[in-house]
Amino acid sequence: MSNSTRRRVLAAAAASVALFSAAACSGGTTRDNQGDAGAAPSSGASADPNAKLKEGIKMAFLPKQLNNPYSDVETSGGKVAIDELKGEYKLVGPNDASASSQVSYINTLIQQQQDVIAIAANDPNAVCPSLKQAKAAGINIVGFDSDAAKECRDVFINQATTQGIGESLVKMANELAGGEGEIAILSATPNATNQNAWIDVMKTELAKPENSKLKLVKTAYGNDDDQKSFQEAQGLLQSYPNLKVIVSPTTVGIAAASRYVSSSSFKGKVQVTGLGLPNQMRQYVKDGTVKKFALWNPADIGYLAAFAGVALASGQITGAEGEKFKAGKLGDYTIGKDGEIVLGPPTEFTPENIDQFKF
Ligand code: RAM
Repeated sequence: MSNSTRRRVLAAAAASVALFSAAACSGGTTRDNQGDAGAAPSSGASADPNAKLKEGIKMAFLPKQLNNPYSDVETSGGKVAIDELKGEYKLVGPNDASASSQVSYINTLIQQQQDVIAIAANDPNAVCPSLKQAKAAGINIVGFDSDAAKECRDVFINQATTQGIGESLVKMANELAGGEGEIAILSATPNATNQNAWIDVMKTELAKPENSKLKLVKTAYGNDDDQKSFQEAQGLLQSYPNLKVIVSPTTVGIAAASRYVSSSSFKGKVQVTGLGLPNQMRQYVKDGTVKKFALWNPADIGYLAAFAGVALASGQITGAEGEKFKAGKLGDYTIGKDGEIVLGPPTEFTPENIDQFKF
């Protein structure tokens, strides 16, 4: 888009942000049509695979929440990549992962005329009107970690395939339960796109004959809050005395559940597994509470998101299936269906390999 078109679109978007804020302040109802200012300029354009990556791209990272060690590692990778690409890195975000906590941050980023916003959405739809406004203002949107609704972003950086993550969670639970017994899930927030997608796959896997002796008794939500996750873990064990495994597909939940179990009489009787940061989980692996869990390197997600963002902002890719781009030290990536870019397979951590991982 030409500079003058971009300025015009930005001005229109800024005006609609102002309107939106005024409606919000006066207690007005949410206006669905705020972002529907026509098709996003970034879609429909054609990619130029030979376009040079631009320097000076302003890219802002908006994780689910700031006070989560996982997000810190993720965005640190984004900073490394933006430095390599000679862009301007920015990090903003809420302190809780509730559905609408990111909306005001998106509106501010529009006013600041960022070139790219990378977002780990706390809710696929709550952020959508604002993201559409951002797109209408010529800002490229990279979803990472937890997707926004597809029409509100250009690409989504998935840590591994949703199917692969769900399968590996059930496989670990089955192994740790010895093939039968009660299991429970301790998730993040009830509206998190990523956890909900993984849990859907888990339920399909649990319905298969090889898992028929496992019984999912409850899905609890710790809201990616350490204290709430700790209490929910405690509650699960009180309510289900025969529970064999807590599967927590969130780094916050698995660390809190492990902390509870490790200091309780359930240690050694109840297994904890799921998705965890090796640095947070090491002590529980060493003290025997946790036998295996999985993850990817969150820093690589931020790094890949930054390269995808700068490639979008440079016109090298548009988010269409089949487009290719280079992501520095991570190598070559091809955009899949629905703008999805998959980082790679998850790694399983055990007492044998945990010390090789320092994140
Ligand atoms: C938590 C967050 C994040 C998720 C990881 C596994 O830190 O919920 O979105 O990807 O866990």
